[in-house]
Amino acid sequence: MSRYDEAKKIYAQLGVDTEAALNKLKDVTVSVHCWQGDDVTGFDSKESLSGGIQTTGNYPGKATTPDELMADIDMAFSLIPGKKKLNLHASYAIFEDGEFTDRDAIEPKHFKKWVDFAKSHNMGIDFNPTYFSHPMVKDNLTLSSPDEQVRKFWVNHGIQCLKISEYFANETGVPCVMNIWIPDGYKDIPADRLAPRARFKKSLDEILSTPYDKSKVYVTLESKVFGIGLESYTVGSAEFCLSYSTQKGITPLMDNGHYHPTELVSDKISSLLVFNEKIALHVTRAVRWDSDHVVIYDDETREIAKEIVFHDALDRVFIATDYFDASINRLSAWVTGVRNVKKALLNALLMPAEKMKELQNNNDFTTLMYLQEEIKTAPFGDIWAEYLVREGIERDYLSQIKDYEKEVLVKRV
Ligand code: RNT
Ligand code: ZN
Repeated sequence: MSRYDEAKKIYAQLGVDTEAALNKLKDVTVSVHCWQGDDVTGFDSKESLSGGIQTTGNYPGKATTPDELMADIDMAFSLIPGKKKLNLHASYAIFEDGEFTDRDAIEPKHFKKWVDFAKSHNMGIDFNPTYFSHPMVKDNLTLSSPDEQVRKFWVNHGIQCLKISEYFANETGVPCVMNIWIPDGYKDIPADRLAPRARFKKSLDEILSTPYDKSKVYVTLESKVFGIGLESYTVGSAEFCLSYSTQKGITPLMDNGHYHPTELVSDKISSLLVFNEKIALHVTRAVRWDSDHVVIYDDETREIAKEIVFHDALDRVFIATDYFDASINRLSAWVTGVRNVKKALLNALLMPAEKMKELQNNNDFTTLMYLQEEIKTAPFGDIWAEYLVREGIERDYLSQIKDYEKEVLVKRV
């Protein structure tokens, strides 16, 4: 008997159908962030990374051109099992021969190469306006700026991004998630916490008053508690973003690095599911702060996956990754992190959810604990291995990445 067949039996004894789990996982799409490939640099500006986020490390071989980034994505995606979407930032616009268009005026044509790339992979594209690393970010402010010129510039950026998002949906045939996150905030105690938030609301209203097809573009709003240099106040706080999303009927996005260190996004998902048809996630790993470490197969990642799966919400949650590590091989970072998201989902699918809920309702926490702990040592690795086989993906990704590093990455200067 194969290891999978053995494992299948053990799971059956726990009340779990491994075939059903594998079938469900087949349909799950994870939106993979392009910015792991170049330390969030992009192609449209020479500014260094700003917005209170930071990449650390100097591993050789970073992609510096669209062709290099696409080649790296190609390679990384060939090692990631299951359905994927490409998550782009506006700063990844591609300009032909010396042309330059600023962010307030970028157009779909600047993303044509990305559309061709996505089509060749049969995948959709998600999009993010880029409100950082740009000279028009003045005093760490964009959409909440008191300077009308600055505020308008960024409103126009949002409007252009809506058009580009719709273009992605039309071209790929897959709806586009357009995520708005602004870094705006203050290092020290502000005198006025209200006015910047009122201006942010006004700016969002202006962006969203542009007509767009809501069946093709899902606008999401990402909140944050602090950033580097923005420690005392962020305009787009959790309360702001949740309230705005609910009032406007757009989709809230939670990044699990954007809360106080003892808060858990896994505990927040269910509340949002009660009030929203769709929600969105940035899956990351915050080590002591919003450090954007590579996602590992840890308790919180598993618990987040469990919340999605147990509430039968795989088609209601837009799952995206968001991390950037420049201290290790960037492709390995991509593959490790996204595989771990899929692993966590499979792990959740391999739990007897209904039985566990019933135990809770019957107040049988003794059995529930027993079962939860037993499942932890079930032969998960054998089911994961079977999943990889069925997806036609090798388990070992390191040797291929090391070869690619030798043949491609280290030759880049
Ligand atoms: C920053 C947010 C945001 C960015 C990307 C690059 O704190 O998490 O999602 O990471 O947009
Ligand atoms: Zn994020």
